[in-house]
Amino acid sequence: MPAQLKLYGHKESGHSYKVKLALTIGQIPHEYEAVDIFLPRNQRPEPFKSLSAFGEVPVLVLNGVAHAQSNAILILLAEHTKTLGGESAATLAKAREWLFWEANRVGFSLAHLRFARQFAPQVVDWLQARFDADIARLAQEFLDGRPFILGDRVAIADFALCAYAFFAEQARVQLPIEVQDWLLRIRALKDW
Ligand SMILES: N[C@@H](CCC(=O)N[C@@H](CS)C(=O)NCC(=O)O)C(=O)O
Repeated sequence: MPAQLKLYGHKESGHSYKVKLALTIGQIPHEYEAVDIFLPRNQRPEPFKSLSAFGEVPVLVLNGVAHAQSNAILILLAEHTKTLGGESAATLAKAREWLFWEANRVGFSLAHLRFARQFAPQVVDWLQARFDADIARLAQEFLDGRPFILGDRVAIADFALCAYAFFAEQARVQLPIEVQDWLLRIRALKDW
């Protein structure tokens, strides 16, 4: 029996975007429900409130079991489908490394810089400096000419790393050309 999948997300959430992108580009059939994250947590509707272990989007319900944390969900999807980096233990290990790097670096610096500038203006110099270092590190990956993070094929590591880069304008940052080109390749994927 095919897996039953439902994603709870929000369009302003890059963390949700990672998972939606993996499901869509990976051609993984799923339902989607938007959750109003601008509502106080205790006013969000059920069943999201009960399903969400941390009160955040995304939440993915797989065969009745709720999963949280975008990168953990990406690993679950890759393992479950054996695609998008889940093809072998070696690709999964590489993807996992990138997901952890993303969570601590780009997913921290760029996501928070964008949040501060878009929704809560305040002192952001520290985040800007951290972002500059992170985006330079990411751009360096593409200097050998490979199209995606793990090689020739798109994988969960690309989805995790690209999500907030699509909001770069809102964070008021400039992306290096290598990163811009990589985003264009992602945009060119069928069903992007
Ligand atoms: N570490 C979490 C972060 C998720 C997160 O920060 N979600 C935000 C939207 S991007 C959210 O739900 N914010 C509303 C809230 O925290 O109440 C993940 O990777 O999924």
